Amino acid sequence: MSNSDNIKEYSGPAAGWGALKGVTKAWVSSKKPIKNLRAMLKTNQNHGFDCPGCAWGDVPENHMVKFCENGAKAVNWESTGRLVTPEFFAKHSVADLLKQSDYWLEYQGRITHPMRYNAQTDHYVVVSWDDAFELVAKHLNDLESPNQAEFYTSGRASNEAAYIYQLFVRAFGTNNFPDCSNMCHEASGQGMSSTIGVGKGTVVFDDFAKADAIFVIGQNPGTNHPRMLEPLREAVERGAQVVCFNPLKERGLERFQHPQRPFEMLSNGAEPTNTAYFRPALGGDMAAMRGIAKFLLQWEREAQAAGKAPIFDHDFLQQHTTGLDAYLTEVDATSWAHIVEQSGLSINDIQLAADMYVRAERVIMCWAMGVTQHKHSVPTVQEIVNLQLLRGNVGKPGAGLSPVRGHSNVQGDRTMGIDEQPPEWFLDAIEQRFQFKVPRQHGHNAVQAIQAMEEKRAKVFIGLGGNFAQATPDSHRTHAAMKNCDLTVQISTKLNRSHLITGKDALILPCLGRTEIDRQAEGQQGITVEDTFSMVHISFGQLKPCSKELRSEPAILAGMAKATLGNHPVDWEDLIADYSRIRDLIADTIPGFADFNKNLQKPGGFYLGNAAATRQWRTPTGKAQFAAAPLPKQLINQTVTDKGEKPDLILQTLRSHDQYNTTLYGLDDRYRGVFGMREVLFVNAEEIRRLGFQSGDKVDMISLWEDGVERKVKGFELVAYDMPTGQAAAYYPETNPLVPLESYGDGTFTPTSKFIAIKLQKSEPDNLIASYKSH
Ligand SMILES: Nc1nc2c(c(=O)[nH]1)N[C@H]1C(S)=C(S)[C@@H](COP(=O)(O)OP(=O)(O)OC[C@H]3O[C@@H](n4cnc5c(=O)[nH]c(N)nc54)[C@H](O)[C@@H]3O)O[C@H]1N2
Ligand SMILES: Nc1nc2c(c(=O)[nH]1)N[C@H]1C(S)=C(S)[C@@H](COP(=O)(O)OP(=O)(O)OC[C@H]3O[C@@H](n4cnc5c(=O)[nH]c(N)nc54)[C@H](O)[C@@H]3O)O[C@H]1N2
Ligand SMILES: [Mo]
Repeated sequence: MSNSDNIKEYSGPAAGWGALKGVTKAWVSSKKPIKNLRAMLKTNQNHGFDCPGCAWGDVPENHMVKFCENGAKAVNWESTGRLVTPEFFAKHSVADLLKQSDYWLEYQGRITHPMRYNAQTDHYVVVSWDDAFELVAKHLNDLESPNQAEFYTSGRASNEAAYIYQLFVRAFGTNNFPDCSNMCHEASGQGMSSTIGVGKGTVVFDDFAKADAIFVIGQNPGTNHPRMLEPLREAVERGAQVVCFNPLKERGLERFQHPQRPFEMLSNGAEPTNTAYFRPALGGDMAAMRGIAKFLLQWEREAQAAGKAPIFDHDFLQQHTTGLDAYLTEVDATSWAHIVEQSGLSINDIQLAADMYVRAERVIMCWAMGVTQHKHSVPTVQEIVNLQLLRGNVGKPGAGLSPVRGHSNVQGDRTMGIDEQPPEWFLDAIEQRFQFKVPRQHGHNAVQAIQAMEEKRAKVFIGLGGNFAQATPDSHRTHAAMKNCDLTVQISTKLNRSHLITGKDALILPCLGRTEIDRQAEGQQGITVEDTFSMVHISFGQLKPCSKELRSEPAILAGMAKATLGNHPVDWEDLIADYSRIRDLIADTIPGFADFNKNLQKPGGFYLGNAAATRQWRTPTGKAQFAAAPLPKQLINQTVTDKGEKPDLILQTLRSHDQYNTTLYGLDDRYRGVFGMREVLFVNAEEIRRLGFQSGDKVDMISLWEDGVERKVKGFELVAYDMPTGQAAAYYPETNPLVPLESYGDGTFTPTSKFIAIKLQKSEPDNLIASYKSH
């Protein structure tokens, strides 16, 4: 490791004392420790509020206080005492604010008033809610076509907000619904719908207690889904196998500890023995899974020849699947050389993983962004499915597929119809229920929305939460595209860069956070969310709103809808008076939600069900379908420019421990031993030498792409890190300027944030300013 003071090896266990210390630090600096504690204690409890941290689910009957460092930080961050008031905006021009870092911007606190941008003075000034809605309505109604507006959603929005939003936007006339899911688990949805007929995970929380093996592929739960560590560790304790595929040795996956077991924390945890950690090449998981399948096929043939018990689940294959022969032909046709080269794993490693897989009767496969943010992510997800089908590991207790979602309601937002490619049955149901025509033409995803704004085909951008300017790729281009708009609107809790990348007109519409009490005409309201296991539950805010001016997300959307659509069959105000009316509409139009309001009374909420989990396959053939895709020919085919340049390294962009997506809680990444800075580039020590650098050197990164545009970020410190050669890792969003807009997953349009070909240059001294501060 580098000798810099900012880089220290982390010696504690993941999610142990270090985690509690992290929470305490954030707590004390929040200004409102007691108030926050009250909110914390109710997190994820019945009649409490749903943790805005991540989409991981909980056991419904469990009355234990459930929290983790992630949740504590999210709650604390939202219920800060710091406020961004009209005076703040009077003091700072937009140009001034643009010079500040992302960290500084969000740290300023909660936005208190609706604000409108004044281009003459370059300041935001207070606007009334009515005037704001009128402005939105005017811009929308002035468009030549509804398809000239983009309606973004970030996955923290509740079901009620999402439903109202899609209803308004479809009544207005477009399916332009770019959403954070486009940059996230899009490939999981597509890979699973095309094979098992359902785009959601097939397991529920209880399955983890029954699994004999749990594979964790391209996911870093210690930081991003800390509550998942508990079932993983329980699995290890009862002798189940946890198998990790991750090029980085992630602390939280190496040792399993949990803050609610203080005695074990004191002893610092024994290294579990029954875990296995495989470190593939970036994008190498499809090859790794194919290798496991190849061993299974070999052993199946040997078993048949020797008259031994079969490896495949023949009853399941016979009764429930199609396409097996074509798939096995493809497995045979895939050479070991190709598998080894692309997976970055030895045949021995793959055999070991295959052996662990076969010895387990019930296997759960979990994955996240390490799988979904590649060019070939759909076939990679399909290969995970193929493998599970071979052994009948879908639709039985303790086994299944678990794409672990990110944002706390990203899955629910899709269920509610935030979908640029809505299924026909959904549109039919909306038309039938509301008696107005809805657009049938598919709309824009996130990449297409940026392209449309860039080419001035889109003129209005509305963001329901999130930070579109920073979460998306090719930052400089994306920012320029957003600036082309006539109007940009951000419905937000906290200040971020998206508020500063304005159209000619711009609005910031401040909303209640999930922690806050939401009172409407007919009383206090709860909102609902769906977790990664398809459990739907209700959440009530606990704290007094930070400003009297705030409105709820559903109320803001209803205000826009009413102003824009005028006299309309939907009575928007009536829906907002009592959200159970919105839920009645959801019940009328979306399968699984019959008796929605009644079902919410059940402790912990209710399960939406999953056809594939009961072995009903909603595919054209009525069976689970093997997908017989060849491995990509060459993983780095897109990495050689037209000038014939070869990359120095392939870069993945990931999350530090102190961030929630573009929200930076702090500048540390404790488990990876980085403190007080974010402009670091992790590379294998040998590789640093090979490239002619030393750890601690500052470098600029340039990405290689076929369009010849220079994409560069400057002044990153090289940190020697235990990882395979040929790779590099750095944090997002600072590195987003490197991701070319056109570099996205086949079929998914998900930016290839885990696979960017880069070259390194020694930084010139004047380049040492962090790039994200300067744009
Ligand atoms: N604290 C915190 N919690 C969060 C978030 C957050 O930012 N902060 N974000 C939320 C959201 S929206 C999401 S989507 C999830 C994200 O959760 P993760 O997917 O865990 O997030 P990343 O940091 O992107 O981590 C990806 C992991 O995949 C590994 N990886 C990268 N490329 C490859 C590859 O090609 N193959 C394999 N096998 N591994 C690879 C990386 O080394 C890293 O450990 O977390 C959610 N929860
Ligand atoms: N290079 C690279 N890029 C990535 C990724 C990556 O791994 N690498 N990951 C991608 C992924 S997985 C995702 S999900 C996206 C995330 O993209 P987004 O969801 O757009 O981004 P966030 O950073 O989660 O949004 C943070 C902002 O949300 C607002 N906010 C917070 N809470 C609320 C609320 O309750 N209501 C409202 N209305 N606003 C709220 C605050 O103003 C805050 O500034 O980024 C993607 N971009
Ligand atoms: Mo995500």
